[in-house]
Amino acid sequence: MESTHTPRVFSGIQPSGGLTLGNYLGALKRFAEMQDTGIETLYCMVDLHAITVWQDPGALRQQTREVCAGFIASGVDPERSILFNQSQVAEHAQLAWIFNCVARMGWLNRMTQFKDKAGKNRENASVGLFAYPALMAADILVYHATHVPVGEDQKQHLELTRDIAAKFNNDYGVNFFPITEPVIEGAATRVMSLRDGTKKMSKSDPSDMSRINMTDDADTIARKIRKAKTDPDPLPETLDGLDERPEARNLVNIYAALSGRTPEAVIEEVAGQQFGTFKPMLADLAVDRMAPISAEMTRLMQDTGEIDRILSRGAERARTIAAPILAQAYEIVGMVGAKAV
Ligand code: AQP
Repeated sequence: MESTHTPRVFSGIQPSGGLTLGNYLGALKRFAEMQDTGIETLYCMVDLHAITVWQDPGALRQQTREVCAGFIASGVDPERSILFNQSQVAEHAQLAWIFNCVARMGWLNRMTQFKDKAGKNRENASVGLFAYPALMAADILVYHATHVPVGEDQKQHLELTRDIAAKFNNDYGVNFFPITEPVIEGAATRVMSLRDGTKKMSKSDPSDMSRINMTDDADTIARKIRKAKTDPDPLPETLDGLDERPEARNLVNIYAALSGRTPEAVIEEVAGQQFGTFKPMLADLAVDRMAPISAEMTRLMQDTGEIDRILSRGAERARTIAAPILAQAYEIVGMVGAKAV
C-alpha cells in the first residue's frame, strides 16, 4: 500500500555508550544531510531503548547528553530539526503498548538483533529487549514518519515497523499509519570492527581498538587505524578483488564515506597500494574529518544545562505532533475518553 502521508523523517540513536564512527557514517552524517531536503526532520536519543540492557543511571544521563552533543557536532541543527530524548515524550511508550498488542510473537521471535544481544542466555534477557521493535515502530509511527535513515543493521526492524502499520490499518479498517520507507544509503551503511571485518563496529564491543569513538582525539584515531587488522596483499584493481577480504573492504568503504566518494572511485585511486601507504592516508582523512567533531562535542559538554534546555524544547515540539496522532490511535482502537483532534 502506497503511503499518502506528508513526508517526514524520523530516526534515533541509543545512548547506550559513546558514539562510534559507525554511528557517524551510518546515521549522524546522513541525518544532517537530510535537513537540506526540505522535509521535516525529527531526531531522538532513544533512552527507553537503552535500558533494555542494564544502564547505570548516572552514566545513562551523561551518555544521553553526550549523544545530543554528537548530533549537534555532526551538523544536526536543533532549530531546523526537532532534537529530543524519547522518555520526555510519553506518547512513544503509550503507542508502543498498542503495538505490543498488534505485533505477533512469531514476528518478534525472528528478530536477529534480539538473538544476537540475548545470546545463549535468552531466559535471562529483559522482556523489553524482546519487545524493543514494537517500541521502535511506535517511535516512528507516532509522528507518521515516512522516511527513516538508518544503517543496514536496522533493516529488519524497519520491515517489522511496516508490518505493524499494515496490520493495524488492516485490523481497524483504516489508512492511518504510513508504510515507512527505510533510507539505507551511502558507502558506509555497515561499518565493520577494526579488529574483525565480519563484525559490526559497535559501541558495546569490549575492545576499544575495534572502533573509533567520536570522542577519540587525533592521536588515538591515527593509532587505531594504523593497528587495524588487514591482510598482507596490496589493494586490488577492482572492488571484486575485495570480496574475500572484509577488513580491506571495510577500510576502503570508510575512506569512501569520509571523502564523500564511491568505493569504486577510491579503489581506482589506490589500486596496487600496500596498507603501509593506504593506512596513513586513511588516518589523515579520518583525523581531518573526525577531530573537529570530537573537539566540538567536548566544547558542548561543558554546558550540560544548555543541552538539557535543547532537549526539553525539542520534546515540547515533538509532543505537539505526537499527542494528536496518539489520541486518534486511541480513538480508533476504542478507548473511551480519547480526544482525537
Ligand atoms: N557499524 C555501523 N555501521 C553503520 N551504521 C551503524 N549504526 C550503528 N552501528 C553502525 C547505525 O547507527 C544508528 C543508531 O544505532 P544504535 O546505536 O541506536 O543501535 P545499534 O545499531 O545497536 O548500535 P551499536 O553501536 O551496535 O549499539 P549497541 O552496541 O548498544 O547495540 C542506527 O541507524 C544504526 O543502524
